[in-house]
Amino acid sequence: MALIIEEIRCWLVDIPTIRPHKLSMTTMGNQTLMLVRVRCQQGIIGWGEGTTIGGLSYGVESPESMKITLERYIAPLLVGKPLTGVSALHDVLASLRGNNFAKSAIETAFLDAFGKWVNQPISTLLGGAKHHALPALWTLASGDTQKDIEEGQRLLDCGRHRAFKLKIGSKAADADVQHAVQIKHALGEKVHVHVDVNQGWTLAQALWAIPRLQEAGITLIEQPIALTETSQLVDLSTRFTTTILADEAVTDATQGMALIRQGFTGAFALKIAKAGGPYQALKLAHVAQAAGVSLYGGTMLEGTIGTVAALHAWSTLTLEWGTEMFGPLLLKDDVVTQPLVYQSGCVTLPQGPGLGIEVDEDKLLHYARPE
Ligand code: MUC
Ligand code: MG
Repeated sequence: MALIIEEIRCWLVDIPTIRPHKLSMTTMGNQTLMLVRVRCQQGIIGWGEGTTIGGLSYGVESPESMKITLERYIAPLLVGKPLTGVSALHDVLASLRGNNFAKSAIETAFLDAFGKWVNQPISTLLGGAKHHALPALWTLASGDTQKDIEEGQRLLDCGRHRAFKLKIGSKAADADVQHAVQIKHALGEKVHVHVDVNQGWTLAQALWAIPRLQEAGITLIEQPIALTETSQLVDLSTRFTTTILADEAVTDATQGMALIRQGFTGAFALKIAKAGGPYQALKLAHVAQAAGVSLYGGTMLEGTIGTVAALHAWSTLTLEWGTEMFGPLLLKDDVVTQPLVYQSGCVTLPQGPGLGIEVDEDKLLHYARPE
């Protein structure tokens, strides 16, 4: 039994965000989804998404580079080749170095097609869903403390979210701490609040700020220092009771293993884009579980296609720190016929074969950049 891809097509789809989203390295007013469609000999279509943040501000691949990687290098390797499953797909892709974001898009499209072919959801192909509703926090990142408090309060009141992440790291460390402490106090003791510094601090700033955040009840500190400073990150993970979450510093199973060997005791943020796809992200998750490192389901601020691909993978795990799979809510529109359901602090995993969603190709073409 083997699926044969006949055609691979990609589009760059630009969708505005509902408000400016301010991170330490960029402010987003738009998200570009690199969407890929695989058409198979068996008459099946599969969809995938490759997404990053702020062009080349976050990662080493841009939406444009993902598209060219797929069209120029990945498609010629895959088209016409019988593929028995996702590990066979990766055997073919292994001859291409790096480019995990592009690989994540094609892995997703292949899994969607394969799932439709065997009439099973992607989660079943990946080990089986243990959960059909996953906790999903919201990120407060307007850049203004008062606005963030109002936004958080509104989302708590309507019950959509019960936990929040704050984007800090672009201001002085004492301003960042003040911002986080004020929001935490305003939202209340019972509400989980964590901060993502996106590599914005030096070690000295981190050593000053983390105890103050810990004192205020911030339970998770995400990527406080540069991704290259792994020994310092390991050191921070062992110093505090608040947990250090590695994001940019841990992409795939190999990097996870290296951090664990160095003595890292924090948590890992899983992202399908960083690892090269949902199946590859699960390899990192399993390494972490074997070593007792706790897990968090991360986003690259994907639209619905990428978000659902990740949810299928995360549904097979127990994630100690929940997820941040809110990407579609940050976008003014999307290219699917049915939006995801977010309620009571959770997002629901779509049912049905493959991803379990339907793409609206007219909408896709409406937002797509002209060729
Ligand atoms: C990141 O660094 O984690 C995830 C949520 C968010 O607001 O930004 C992303 C990127
Ligand atoms: Mg992060």
